[in-house]
Amino acid sequence: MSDVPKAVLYYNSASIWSFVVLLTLEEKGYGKDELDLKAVDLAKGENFGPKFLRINSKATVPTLVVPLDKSLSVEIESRYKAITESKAIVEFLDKSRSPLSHTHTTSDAPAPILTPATIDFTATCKVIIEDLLHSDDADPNKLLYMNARDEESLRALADSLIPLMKGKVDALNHCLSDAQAGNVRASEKVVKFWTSKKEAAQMLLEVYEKAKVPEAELDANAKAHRAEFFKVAKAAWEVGLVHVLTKLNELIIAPYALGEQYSIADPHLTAWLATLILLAGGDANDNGNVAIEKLGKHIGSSLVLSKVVASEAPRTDAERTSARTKLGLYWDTVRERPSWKKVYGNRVNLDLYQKRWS
Ligand SMILES: N[C@@H](CCC(=O)N[C@@H](CS)C(=O)NCC(=O)O)C(=O)O
Repeated sequence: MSDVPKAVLYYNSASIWSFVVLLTLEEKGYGKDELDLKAVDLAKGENFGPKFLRINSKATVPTLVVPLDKSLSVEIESRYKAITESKAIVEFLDKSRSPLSHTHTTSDAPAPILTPATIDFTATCKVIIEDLLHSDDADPNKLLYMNARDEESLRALADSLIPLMKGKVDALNHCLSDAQAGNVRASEKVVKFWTSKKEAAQMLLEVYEKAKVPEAELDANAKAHRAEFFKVAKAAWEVGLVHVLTKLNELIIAPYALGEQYSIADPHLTAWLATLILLAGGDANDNGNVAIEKLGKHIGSSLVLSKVVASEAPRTDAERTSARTKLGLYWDTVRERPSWKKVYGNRVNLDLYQKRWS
């Protein structure tokens, strides 16, 4: 049995969308013996290497590689398919372990169905996952790279991100020079992809590397790049993100995204909200009110979220009087789940942000 090909999850321990999958594995009760986890070092640009690109041409994690049915025998040459979007991976994991299915596993944990059963909830899930959390406006990596709207915060951001951005640029330069020297075979499309990724990373790196230079001392080019950075950062944090947070706070039902039942929308929302709270200077121990307040303060006056009474059937005076945003209530609820404790609680393992998440 141990020779049967296993699924492989390529992930990174500082990647928000990888956390969505790790949370789902816990929620679905997958056993450790059911798939192998392989870390991809994004700071060294491992995701851009030809080997990884053959698996996922978008060069992103998470990526789940699953053996096709016919290859589930060692006599047949193994064939695989790669699932390259966290949304599709969550749906696949949800379908592949059900209360009735017997997968090759030592886990006897329950396998609740996370896909909603009604048309209404299916539509709501789609809006939450696709139209909101995976929209450009909500892009947590953009919000990370652009998490500075003044010179002081730009200096702090540069300190934490220069190693990552430098690693990416170096790796991409390496790929490009290998291709040019004929050491690796790369199609025109791949060379184009590497070049565009390098240009984007290089642009950010230049802004970060000059973060300590006072504006008056920058040359005209660098001054324009810094001004453009602040303009994009302001729009991302004060307009795009505000739109997403406002919509989410209206749309989710609480305590979970769809009310009482944990669904496929929740691992996406949990990991996304955790990243945002972290980027705003909050931490895992902040309760819902504090965490959302910190997020609001970080964004500025443009975020106004409506509040609801904590409980429909209040038992205590505190419950009667304390109003929370639905997102705050959500934050308090998901941090109590075993999946949260397993994925975030024990390993407190967002490498990039580790210092702030203590
Ligand atoms: N839409 C994709 C997004 C995946 C994504 O952007 N992953 C990031 C890490 S969270 C990544 O791999 N970035 C590549 C890089 O940083 O070079 C998904 O939901 O899986």
